[in-house]
Amino acid sequence: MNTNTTTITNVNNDDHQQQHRCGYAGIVGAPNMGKSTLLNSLLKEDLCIATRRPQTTRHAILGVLSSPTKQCCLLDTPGVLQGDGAYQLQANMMEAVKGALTDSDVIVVVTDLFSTPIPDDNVFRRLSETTKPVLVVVNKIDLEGRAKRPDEATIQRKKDDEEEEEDEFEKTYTVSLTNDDVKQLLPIGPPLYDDDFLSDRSVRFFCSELIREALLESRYLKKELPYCCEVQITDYKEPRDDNITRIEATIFVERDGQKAIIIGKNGDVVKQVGIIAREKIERFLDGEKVFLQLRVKINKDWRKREDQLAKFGYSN
Ligand SMILES: Nc1nc2c(ncn2[C@@H]2O[C@H](COP(=O)(O)OP(=O)(O)OP(=O)(O)O)[C@@H](O)[C@H]2O)c(=O)[nH]1
Ligand SMILES: [Mg+2]
Repeated sequence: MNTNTTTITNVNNDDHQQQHRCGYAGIVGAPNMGKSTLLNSLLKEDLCIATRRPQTTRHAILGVLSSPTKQCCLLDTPGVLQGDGAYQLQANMMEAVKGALTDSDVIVVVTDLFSTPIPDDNVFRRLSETTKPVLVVVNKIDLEGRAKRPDEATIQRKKDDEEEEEDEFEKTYTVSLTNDDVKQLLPIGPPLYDDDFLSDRSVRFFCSELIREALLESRYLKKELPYCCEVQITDYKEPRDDNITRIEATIFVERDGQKAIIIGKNGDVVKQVGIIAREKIERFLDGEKVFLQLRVKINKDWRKREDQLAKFGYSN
């Protein structure tokens, strides 16, 4: 994956400049609508983590889709919350959404088939005033025909069921932003990035996200627990003679009790999370062998503290 370098490309060919379109498309919506899944599907890369839990995405994340005639710079964003949320972290996540909306030339609002209400919040109220093109994507259409969406209690019971299978869509619909109508919404202009450029986020960032994804998906960590976790890569060594990438990471939690649960009896839980995270990272690194070492540390109330949020990259 080429996620490291940002290059501004100068294109001198006038014809090419006139026809080429390039711009930012912000993907916004309520939590769990499938925004990250949509971005991955458009890019044909598993770049952003996506889980069945709401509030999986915490940052605005760039994914660049290039073709000879256009460059669409997709911005995945955190799900918009109704109200302020319980933590400063959530307020900072909403700032990331607002930033992405400001930067975007086109806005893609993702909702689902169940008419989940678009949150009545100032992020969405802004959309009614925007002069930018707004596309509404109705997602999860493979679930059409189900008598009704299971109620929340049933969903929660299913989530708590340790034997639950991974999500598998009943049908997958091909999505494309190469359609001419959509392309015309992007401004005319030269590409901003090399055509093999994927994201401005580092490989380290995506590795930390994959560890967080493993935490969110862990059958041992219920309800709130994965949400109190933040992951930082503390050491990343490229493969040498032994062809192994060595990664050390710290999982930060807020309190003692949470640390004990994440570690588990005899370290069983963190070991299990580590195995799954390592497999995910190996896939992300196109099959490279990875040695992953995880530590768990307490960072008291980090979700409420501006200094810690800034340290973790959630600037306000
Ligand atoms: N059945 C079905 N499930 C989908 C579809 N798209 C996404 N999902 C599932 O919906 C859940 C949420 O997907 P995400 O892509 O993480 O949703 P999101 O909008 O990015 O969520 P947040 O980051 O929490 O705001 C995951 O379990 C996905 O597998 C779809 O087209 N059909
Ligand atoms: Mg997401």
